Amino acid sequence: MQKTLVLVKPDGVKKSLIGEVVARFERRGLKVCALKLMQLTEAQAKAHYAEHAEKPFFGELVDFITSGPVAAMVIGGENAIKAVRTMMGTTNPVDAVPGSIRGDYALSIAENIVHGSDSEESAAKEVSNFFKPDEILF
Ligand code: IDP
Ligand code: MG
Repeated sequence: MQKTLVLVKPDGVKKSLIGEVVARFERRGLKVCALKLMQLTEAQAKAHYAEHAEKPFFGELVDFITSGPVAAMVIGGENAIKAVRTMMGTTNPVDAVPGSIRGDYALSIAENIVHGSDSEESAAKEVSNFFKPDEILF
């Protein structure tokens, strides 16, 4: 079983989309292995988005992800990393197909509702950045 980190970002939490996002993964047959609401510190946000540190939008990204609570979860299942990414839709929601999370609920690249790990390496790193081993119950 593969595990991946998903965040419902502050825009998704404000729009009351936590349940909608979780329900889509559950209906697909993926498992919620861990789940919590949290307010990221600036340091946690910078660590999470370290790969984007040199990008022009990094400051905006850190400000946005710390602008309110996120719902953090570990989603597990066969090919969970790729399955979640496909269900999220493309990074820019304007290109995301209807039926995907971003394609159904977002228009702005800066506020695109969800984060999902993009590889086995980043999933392992991100899951351990957000959850202690004893918080992952499945
Ligand atoms: P991903 O979330 O689809 O994996 P990444 O390229 O890892 O996309 O970028 C991380 C996040 O940074 C995106 O989800 C998006 O919210 C934001 N982002 C990416 N590119 C831009 C941009 O050009 N301007 C503003 N925000 C961006
Ligand atoms: Mg990414």
